[in-house]
Amino acid sequence: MASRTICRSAVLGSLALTLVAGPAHAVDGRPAAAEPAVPAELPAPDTAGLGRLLRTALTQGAPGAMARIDDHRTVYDDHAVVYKATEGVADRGTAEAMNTADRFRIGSVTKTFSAVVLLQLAAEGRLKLDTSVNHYLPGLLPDDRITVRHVLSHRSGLYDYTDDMFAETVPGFEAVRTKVFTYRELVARSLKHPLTHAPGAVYAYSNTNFVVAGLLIEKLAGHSVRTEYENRIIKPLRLTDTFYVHPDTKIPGRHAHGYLTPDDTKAALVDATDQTVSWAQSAGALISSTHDLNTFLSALLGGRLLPAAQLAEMERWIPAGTAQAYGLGLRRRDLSCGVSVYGHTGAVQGFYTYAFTSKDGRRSLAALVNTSNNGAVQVTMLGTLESAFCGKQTKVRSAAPLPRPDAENDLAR
Ligand code: HEL
Repeated sequence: MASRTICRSAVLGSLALTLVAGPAHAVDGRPAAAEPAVPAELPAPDTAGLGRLLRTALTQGAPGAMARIDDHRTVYDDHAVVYKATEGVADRGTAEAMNTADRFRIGSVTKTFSAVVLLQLAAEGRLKLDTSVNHYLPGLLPDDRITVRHVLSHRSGLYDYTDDMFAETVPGFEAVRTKVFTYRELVARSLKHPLTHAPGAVYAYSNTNFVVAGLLIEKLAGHSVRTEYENRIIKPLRLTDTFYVHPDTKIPGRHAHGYLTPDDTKAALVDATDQTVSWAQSAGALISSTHDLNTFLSALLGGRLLPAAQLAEMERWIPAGTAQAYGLGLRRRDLSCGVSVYGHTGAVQGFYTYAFTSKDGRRSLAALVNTSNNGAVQVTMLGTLESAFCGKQTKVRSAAPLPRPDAENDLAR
């Protein structure tokens, strides 16, 4: 049965807004994306608005949608105020309702995990961000000027091999659903194309960068990415819903099914739940839950995963589209109320995820729809950030407008 719930486990009052200027650092001598003034306190989330957005996503074709907000009122508060909202079904076959305990594929939110592992290695003195990738992996890339920092900030110029792979959405997916790739095979697919720009020149999102990140992790740590995610993030934070099962095709335990929207929108949705995700690996193959994503990002921005110096490196922003910037495996989105939020988005066949937290990590939102390749749903779900971090608004500021429904480029990359 489809269900609809908005749960609020404690009362949170409206808090006054105080504006504090955020720092802007240059990146490689280039202008950084200035961080807007940030409210020191956030207004109460608009839970009614959040519910409306999830229902809208269903009318636009999503079988199910959910969101969870964890709000720690103080940095040291272990007991968050939790809001949970669900709509529709996790499984169209059984009509099982979506549940915020369901696990799902998080796609590129995996990139933030990979960046954390590499930045921990940097903190341990085993990696330098401004050193050539080829120094660590001799002969891997065609240009010695490509550094680790370029890779983690999508400025390498390495062509995104998934552009070819998924040019036709359903045939592209079915061709790789059960395939197992090595990292080097994926890099080789990218290198069939010339660099898209000179190393360091501009931001251009490419999954190839985080495949290179996986190779760097395995080379420098001497273990698989799975071992490094587990030892450095999953076990210390007790993320019991977070798994890297590659090349297994199943999501362990209770989970949402993911439904891929074909390019012909009149065609039936494709159940894409089971797949190796080998085409992504360290760029997008993790499984998690709304609880674990909120715990992870809260810990990251709260300074519990990285020393201050490495977190600062992660937050050296470059412009990356309307009202957003990219650091090292970390996105910043500037909301209409002047609040900026930090995290990542993820699109893997059948699942679209938003996972973001506030500057201090005290309030986090994880939202999922169990369909992908549906631009209207994606735009709708972007609104969950506004509901979670801006609260009820009478007037939307023009400084950071929401993208138009047709502005998928701003959303997508
Ligand atoms: S795309 C993104 C998102 N990232 C990138 C990565 C991820 N996911 C992919 O590269 C998968 C692309 C194909 C997915 C498929 C669909 O929507 O399921 N679409 C097609 O095949 C279209 N022809 C930048 C959106 C991110 O937010 O970082 O995750």
